[in-house]
Amino acid sequence: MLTNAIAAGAATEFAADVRTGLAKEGQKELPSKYLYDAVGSKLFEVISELPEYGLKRADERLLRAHAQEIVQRITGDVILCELGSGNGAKTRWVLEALSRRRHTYYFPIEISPSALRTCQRELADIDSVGIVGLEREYLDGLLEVAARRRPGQRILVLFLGSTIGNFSHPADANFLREIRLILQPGDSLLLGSDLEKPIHQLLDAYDDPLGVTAAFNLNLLARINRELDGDFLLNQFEHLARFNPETRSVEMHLRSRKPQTVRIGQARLSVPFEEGETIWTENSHKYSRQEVVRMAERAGFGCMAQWSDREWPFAESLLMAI
Ligand code: AVI
Repeated sequence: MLTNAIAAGAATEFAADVRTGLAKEGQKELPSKYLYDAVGSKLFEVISELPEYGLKRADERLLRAHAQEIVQRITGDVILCELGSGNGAKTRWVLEALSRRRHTYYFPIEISPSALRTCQRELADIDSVGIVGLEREYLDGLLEVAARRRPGQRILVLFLGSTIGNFSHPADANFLREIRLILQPGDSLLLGSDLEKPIHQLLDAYDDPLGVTAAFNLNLLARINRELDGDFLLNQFEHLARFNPETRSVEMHLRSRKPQTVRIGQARLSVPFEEGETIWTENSHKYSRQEVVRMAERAGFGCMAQWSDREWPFAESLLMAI
């Protein structure tokens, strides 16, 4: 009963967000969080394996190479928590390094129950670890972890994979500030952020020749058809990735191939499109190393260390709440 009520609430929120985004004057848009239903999450896993998309491999290389050093910089009794843990694969090295020191609690915070289950299963073999999955929005989950800490315990928050780059400016900085407000001085945040690189490399990564990213993007329209009774004709829209030099972000759009009107029953909406008009579906900001440090400092953190990958420019920044 409760599960049905939660599902109905989520559908209503989805319908309201679609209505707001598509009825907008000027640039139509849809929030990127809706890219990740069951199909979209699987497609994103495939994107992460593509040779053109080096982000996840760079994140993993850095964590594997520096986990011990990261952990050594944080002394005492540490609770580990992760915002958007996914299947937990990237967390293993840090968790192993912490648990070699003493028994460690790990709180993965995830809105996807299936990802949480996988994460708990995948990391269950590590000795001296207690895993408590929290099916919550990021900040709600972090508040809960903070409420559970015992005196003297420090929190290490992982926010990996450059999810921060999917928040537009200044939402990325505001989000760091909100994290900081929940933490105490001496707590820390390990932040993964994708760095600037040549534009042709970025466009290959976000418009891969196999068309997986195109399918990932178009699945958002398919999801609206499935869940909100929409009538998008998928072959009448095309995936578009472009680099915006002003915001230094890769933007994903869906471009209408012809003039058309789309109806979305559950959003009580009829949307006209001109030929070539786009729906903006995602922003992926590319940082400089100094930009991450400055943003963190403005949010109330000090940068203790930063590691970057040579093969695919990407940075892991260890930030301490001050
Ligand atoms: C999850 N996020 C960091 C990915 C990115 O690169 O911005 C999402 C993605 N979109 C297209 N490809 C990957």
